[in-house]
Amino acid sequence: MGLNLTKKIIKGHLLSGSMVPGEEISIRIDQTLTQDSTGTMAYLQFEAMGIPRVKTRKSVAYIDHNTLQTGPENADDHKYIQTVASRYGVYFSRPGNGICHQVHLERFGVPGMTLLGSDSHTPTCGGLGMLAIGAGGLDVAVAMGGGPYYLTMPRVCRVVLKGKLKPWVSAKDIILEVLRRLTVKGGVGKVMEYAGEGVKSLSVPERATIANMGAELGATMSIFPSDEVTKEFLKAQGREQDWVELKADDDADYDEEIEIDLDGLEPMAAQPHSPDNVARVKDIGRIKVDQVAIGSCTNSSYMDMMKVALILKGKTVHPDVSLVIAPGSRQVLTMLSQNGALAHMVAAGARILESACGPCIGMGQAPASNAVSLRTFNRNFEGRSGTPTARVYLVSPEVAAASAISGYLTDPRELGEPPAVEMPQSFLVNDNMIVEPAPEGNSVEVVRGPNIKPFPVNRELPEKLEGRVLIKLGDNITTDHIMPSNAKLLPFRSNVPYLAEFCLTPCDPDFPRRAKENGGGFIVGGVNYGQGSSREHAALAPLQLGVKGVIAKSFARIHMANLINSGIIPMTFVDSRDYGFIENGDELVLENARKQLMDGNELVIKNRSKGVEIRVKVPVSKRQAEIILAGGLLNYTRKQGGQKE
Ligand code: MIC
Ligand code: SF4
Repeated sequence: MGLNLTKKIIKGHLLSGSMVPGEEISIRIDQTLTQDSTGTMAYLQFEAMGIPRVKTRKSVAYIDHNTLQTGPENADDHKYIQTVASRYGVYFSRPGNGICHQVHLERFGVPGMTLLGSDSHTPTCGGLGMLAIGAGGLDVAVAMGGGPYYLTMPRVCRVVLKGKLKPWVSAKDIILEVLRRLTVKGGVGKVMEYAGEGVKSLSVPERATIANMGAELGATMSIFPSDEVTKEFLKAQGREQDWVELKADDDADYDEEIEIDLDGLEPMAAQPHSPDNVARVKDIGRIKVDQVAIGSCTNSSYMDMMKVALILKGKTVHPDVSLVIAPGSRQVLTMLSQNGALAHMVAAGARILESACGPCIGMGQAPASNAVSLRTFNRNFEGRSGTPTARVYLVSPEVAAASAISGYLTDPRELGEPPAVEMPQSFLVNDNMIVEPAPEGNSVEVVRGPNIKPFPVNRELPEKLEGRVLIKLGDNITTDHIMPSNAKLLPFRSNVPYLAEFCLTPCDPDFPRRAKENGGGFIVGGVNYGQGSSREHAALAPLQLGVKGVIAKSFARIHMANLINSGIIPMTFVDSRDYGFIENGDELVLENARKQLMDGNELVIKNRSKGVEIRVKVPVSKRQAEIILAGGLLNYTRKQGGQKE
């Protein structure tokens, strides 16, 4: 039996374990990326490891999230990242150069290589045939130091694309259809490997849109073959030498398969407040729209922007709609400005934003109260836009542009012939905003602003773990609930003590106070707890507040890894009905915690308040159990290196 593409690349990078789904494996990482809102923490952790220079083939630090700069905090962090990058051998993509995933696809991604990024949408480069995975900052720091990346061997799901998209239907509609079918937890523990004749008709940026939103499925990553289309893309980026052909063997074996008939797809939208709440635009109906936002790492490529510009050409944005556009990279923005497309956007009344994440992470452009906002982004979690009452719909650039003109949710097929946009033969390449690291790092002084505060580090797991249930939550709690990010909070990503004051406040404004008054305790969650971003702040802020363990029905992959790395014990109910036997304020105790954990079987938690016992599992490998025992990955690594805690 032949190998699928995922297994081929994993096999070439495998350091330990065997490729059996569910088993822990470790792989060698060729490239890393960080962005600024997770990057400060990643580099602080890298520094704490005492390694003189990164050991990867290429590591890049991007500034794209915190670009609002309403106070000195962001600029201070940019300076820190620029200097620390230079010192330790990391390339630095300056603010304004673009969104990390878009720029990495254009300038650095290489088919067949591995990429680990401190951002959940790192799998975007899977569109190039790269094995690209999102992780917490500490895991990325370890990879920068040359350490292996540990993951659970995923199941590989073959997604067979048949046929060809109809006019006005695009890559976003494909991934929205996958989300509709599989839901936000349907990809957990899986790689989505795309195949079939439909792949050939998709450009690399279109493939990247699909791979990008695999994160919303909860998938470990998504990957496309590297073929002639990939070669043309890399050639147009002046990087033909990076191309290699990669595909699954004809007789490759897959764990699962789904099939999508591209001809049958229609323009779609994910309705509030979840990326899997998907319906056809024509079935949702003519809802009135207040804001349209086009951009983000999902849909801000040159081709996307050209389609938008041509739809807007000669038209005027509806008087009740605010249209904002953020081209994904400086390459895209420059090309649009040189060919006149930017002028069409501006003339139509679009408000042009810098090439950065911007409104996607609530950095400006919060919609009005109760507004309907159409966005070409990837997440529409409640409150993420910065306006708790806003209703956000995720759509393709075509639907967004058509709706900006009409003022209501519009099926773009109403516009007649679609604009004809050609993939450029060559992109405008100018890397002058990517700063190379200093050849001799020792001479670079790392500049630390006053906003950088020490991050919490856990202690060894005690014999007895006890505390109250501080909060009981429902299903699909996102990291945006656990550690909200918006224009007011994002500047404090280097200041965990400050951020902790906002931990879980969207669910209960009293949570931080209660946690502190009780000297910490437990969080209880439902299914897919911690879905969404890779921010390890969603583990560090609870740690700061003394949270010892989280008991949930199931966990999202990256968040669970972040909890383990912080020494917070993740537990799942053996019988999910036991969820019903725990209430807010209940006193829980886990006796012989260290022994129970290392025995690897079921653990028994006593609910003193109810007088019942609850059976839980800690779904971790032996290595991860040892990390929890040591009080987190930093302590564990120091111990391994024989250093004192
Ligand atoms: C996001 O889209 O939620 C972010 C902001 O890019 C996060 C990273 C972060 O919280 O800094 C992600 O997706 O990992
Ligand atoms: Fe930035 Fe949004 Fe992409 Fe996250 S999802 S990297 S905030 S553009």
